[in-house]
Amino acid sequence: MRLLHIADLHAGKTLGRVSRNPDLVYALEQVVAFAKESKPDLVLIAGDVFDKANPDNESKEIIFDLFLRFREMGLDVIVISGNHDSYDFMRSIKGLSRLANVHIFDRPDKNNCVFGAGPLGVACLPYPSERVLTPAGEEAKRTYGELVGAFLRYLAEKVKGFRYRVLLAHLFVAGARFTRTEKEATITEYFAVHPSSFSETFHYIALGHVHRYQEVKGTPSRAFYTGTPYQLDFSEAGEEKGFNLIFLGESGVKVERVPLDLKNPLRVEELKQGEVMKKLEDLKGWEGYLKVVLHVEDRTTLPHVIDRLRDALSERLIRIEQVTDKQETASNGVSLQGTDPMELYREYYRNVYGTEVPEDVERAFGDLLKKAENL
Ligand SMILES: [Mn+2]
Repeated sequence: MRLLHIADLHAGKTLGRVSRNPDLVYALEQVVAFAKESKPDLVLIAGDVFDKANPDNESKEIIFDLFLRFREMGLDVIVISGNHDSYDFMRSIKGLSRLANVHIFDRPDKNNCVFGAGPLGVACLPYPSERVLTPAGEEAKRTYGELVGAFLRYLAEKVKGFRYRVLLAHLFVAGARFTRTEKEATITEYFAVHPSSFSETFHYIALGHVHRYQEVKGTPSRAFYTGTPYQLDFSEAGEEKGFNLIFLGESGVKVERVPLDLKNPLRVEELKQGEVMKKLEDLKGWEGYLKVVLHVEDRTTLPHVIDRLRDALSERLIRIEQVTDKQETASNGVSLQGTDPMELYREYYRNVYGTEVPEDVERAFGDLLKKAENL
């Protein structure tokens, strides 16, 4: 069987005043063209279909058109809600979407969490927000990670009878490398699910939530975030985007990454005020969006320099961030001085992996630290 896995479409995303829907449409056209060629059996959309809880009409049209394009190809589509999607909005479009063979799982629900297609069982976990996990009685003592872990075990049990078993989930796995556009509050230690919480029963784990394409380390079966299909914000500047085609067969699981071309790549350019004129021609040739980090050297000519940048780059220039170098050194000094780097590392490790630093890693970090201090 062949599956397509895409995620984090964020229809309706804006950057400054600029809509990113043209970027999304450009990406989706490539996905649809690829589906026509590769003829998958099923499409998985791993949440954050929309950027906002109440999507604007244009964004809805883009997503419904996508559903119809897949319908024309005779494809079934499974969609789960992400943390950006409203459970209730997703439920409101569920019935009509089913007519297009789009199966929406709007919220975590133990009575409705499996999509079966012949030999394939897809277990679905829409974004498990704290409020829907509703711990009661004994359960109240359990942490978020434990509650999600229990849900994942339940899902594994539910698909045991299928020959091929896939998990479709929108959540943060501890250790994943994120980009900062995910919505910071939900990418913390507290909301991290440990990679060992996933059952080995699954042949493939299709994830959404983290915006960087990556294979997740430490899970018993192969797990991927395919990330956003275009660079969502400047923290994703320079990143390559793509999605997955998955082969499930007697000989095992094969995953093929399909790269996506970008309509408007994002670029962050760090410039000293004095370099702006010299760099202007190069920046004018950039076919995407720009953020300029401007190191201010002379306040009197600054307005003129900014005008020149705005005139030359017009709508391609999304943001100018002014920094004065004095400020910069001050903030660096404050945050790091008087703090033991080893302590900082331990804290970082706890935040990212949810456990203490293993001895051998701590030793290796200590060695590196010594080397760095002797440089
Ligand atoms: Mn997202």
